[in-house]
Amino acid sequence: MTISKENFKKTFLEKLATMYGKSIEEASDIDKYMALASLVRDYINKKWVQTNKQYMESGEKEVYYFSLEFLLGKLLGSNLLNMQLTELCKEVLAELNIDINEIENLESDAGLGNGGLGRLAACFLDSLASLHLPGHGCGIRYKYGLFEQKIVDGYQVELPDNWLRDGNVWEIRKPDKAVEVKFGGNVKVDNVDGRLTFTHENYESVLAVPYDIPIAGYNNNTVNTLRLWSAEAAKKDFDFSSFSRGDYMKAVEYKYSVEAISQVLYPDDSYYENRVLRLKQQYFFVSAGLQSIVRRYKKKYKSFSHFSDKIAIHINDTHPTLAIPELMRILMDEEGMGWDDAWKITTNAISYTNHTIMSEALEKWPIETLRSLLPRIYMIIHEINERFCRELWNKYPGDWDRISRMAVIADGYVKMAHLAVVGSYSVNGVAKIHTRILKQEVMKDFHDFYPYKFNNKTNGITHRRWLLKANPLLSSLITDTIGPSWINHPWDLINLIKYADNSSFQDELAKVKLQNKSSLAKLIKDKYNLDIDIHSIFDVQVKRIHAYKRQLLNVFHIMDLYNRVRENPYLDITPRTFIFGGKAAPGYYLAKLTIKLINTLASVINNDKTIQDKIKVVFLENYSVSLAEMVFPASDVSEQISTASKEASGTGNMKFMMNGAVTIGTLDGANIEIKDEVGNDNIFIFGLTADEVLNFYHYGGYNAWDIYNSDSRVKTILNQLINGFLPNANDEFKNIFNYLLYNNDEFFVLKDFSAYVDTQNRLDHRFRNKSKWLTMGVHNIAHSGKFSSDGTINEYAVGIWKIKPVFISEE
Ligand code: 26W
Repeated sequence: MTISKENFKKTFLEKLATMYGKSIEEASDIDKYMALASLVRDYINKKWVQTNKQYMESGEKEVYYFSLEFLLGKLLGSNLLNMQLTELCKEVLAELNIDINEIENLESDAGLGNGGLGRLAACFLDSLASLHLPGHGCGIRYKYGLFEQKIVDGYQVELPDNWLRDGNVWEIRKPDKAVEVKFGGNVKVDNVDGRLTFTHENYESVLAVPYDIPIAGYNNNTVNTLRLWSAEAAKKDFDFSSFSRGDYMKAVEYKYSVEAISQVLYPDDSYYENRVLRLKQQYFFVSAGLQSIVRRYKKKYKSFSHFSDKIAIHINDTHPTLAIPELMRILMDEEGMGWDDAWKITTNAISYTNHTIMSEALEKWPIETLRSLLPRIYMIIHEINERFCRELWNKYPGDWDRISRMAVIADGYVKMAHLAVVGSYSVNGVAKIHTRILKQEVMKDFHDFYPYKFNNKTNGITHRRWLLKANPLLSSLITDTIGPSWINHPWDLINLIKYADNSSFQDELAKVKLQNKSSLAKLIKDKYNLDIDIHSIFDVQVKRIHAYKRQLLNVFHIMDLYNRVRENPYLDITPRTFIFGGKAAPGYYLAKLTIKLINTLASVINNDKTIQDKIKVVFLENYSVSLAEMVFPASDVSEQISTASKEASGTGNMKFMMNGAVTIGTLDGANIEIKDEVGNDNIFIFGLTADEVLNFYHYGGYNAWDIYNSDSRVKTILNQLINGFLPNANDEFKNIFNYLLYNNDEFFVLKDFSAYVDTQNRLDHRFRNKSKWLTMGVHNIAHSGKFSSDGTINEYAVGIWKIKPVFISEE
């Protein structure tokens, strides 16, 4: 399909006329956005029809990626890019005097995710489609995505994210594909001719209505589907006449209680809370998704014996684990299959990714909650547990300890990670070290029992969004230097290595970085009225605010640096701009206090005239995918300083690297693999190793007070939290002081402080050697191809899902 400029322009103007009855002169910016987006959507939809047709006919296996989160961000830019329309569109809009960036910015981010796990799902969809792979997403169409963060007086305030207010051009509601999801009630068991039958009675019915979003591959004809489910009151139940007269309010209440299911994304990241509504969300989308998959399967095939040859179901963390008992239920209760056949199909279809070893993130539902909300599902889980424990008994007769440690149901809870491992054929971690810790520590018992299920798939990011789209200047420079092959083969970025020490290439790279820094500086000036020096080191930590990610360690380094400069105004340091961004879970006091601390420190430092602008601190409000796209290209230093063993992988680290920033980090998650790629000379590694951290946890031997008492810098900084040095916080920072010292610094912030400061000082000196620094940047870009999600998805496709590309022809 080639689209001419004339044709594109004509269609755009027609859209304005047909959609809004307006000429270009009359149209508002939002009209222009809608017209443009719907035009692009029309091109995509044609390919969508063709893709679905070929998938139906081809008989190739398809994968469904089940995730409670898809953090897509804006879609116009990435759709233009993948449809190869960016340049054409720019030219046409320029002729019409329209700034495409302004138009793109009018779109709301689809912020249907918290952080890494949700963004990973979005990158995977992009890679699946771009690699011609038949792979679709299944999730929830939250009416409100992750809250909007406002900073008021230094504190985080949460506002609802009403992302659908102006409608969503990319989705198509499909009421004819709606399915029913049942909650509550009881199960009637009958014996029919010697077979037990199970009938769900007295349940509450919820209508699951799908909204489909097309996922276009890059420069190919593939358009896969992201199906997001919305909860609605089932017509027959929400019939006012069925409520007794005067029960109008009850009817309305009922409607809202049903709609609550898809109302809002839970804002907790790596912290499990026992909330029935969350469990409802999980079952709701899993049941709806599986019902629609089975319905479609039955249109194509007569028998279920080939189900797992044709369909793979992937669960993104344990959140969709109810897919296991739900598929069992459908196969047994609706399709009449026996347990053994259903179990075989289920455990050959479902695979599971673990994203965290943090024990507070592990989901476990109280038996009673699960039983009363999902009585039939609970029966099935109970049976899975019985059979599993019997197997364990056969292998470990008498080893009650082990059996109760491994049971799916124990201590009054259903343990979702255990269910996920037992009911799937593949369990993967998201970076080498994370998988190792899973096998050797967190899931050791399970690894002993099912060694063949465990495997690693190191995370990745789509280089199309995170380099090609986010950093057009760098992309052009790369293409001018090594040609365009890296766009389809990201590992070709390695060809840049030849230019690592090439001074004219370095000059160009420096120019690109400076331009990107100046764009970010402008944003900061416009939004916060703060001047920052674009020649200073842009030292950036953007990610969720969490104790294990150690924003506090970063803050303490800044405080120490500031203390040194105040003590000696002539101290020779490279000017630095410390940039933070990230949201704290609304109920996570310490994380919210950390935001207040950063903002308080920023106001002290930024207003101190005595330090000659050597240090600036900025907290970027409302960190999101769109803001991230501005930040990575403008960064010099990537802060990846989690307590070793805690960050399963990290993916921000990869986005920084791909944009030429240098990492300062611990040997944690994918940092280790980044180090293995770029070599020790092109990364700054410091701090405890994972084994050291785990040893302290197992055997003790660390006392935070010892460091407080022996390192005068640490004592000064911690005292500054409580002695009035930081104003306007009502003594609140004493909670951080207490947290670190009286909780024995569970994430080793104080323990790693000295090594971190030394490494920051080394970095400061290295930055002064411009050419050496640029060499490091080139090494990082050149080796980042290894972290394209295309590679990762290829490994999932071959190693887990066993799916093959389906090449879609032009309609
Ligand atoms: C039940 C509450 C809850 C909510 C979210 C528990 C756990 C989560 C996620 C697993 C948190 C998350 O996003 N984990 C991140 O996943 C990324 C993608 O694999 C990794 O790169 C990050 O290291 C990991 O923290």
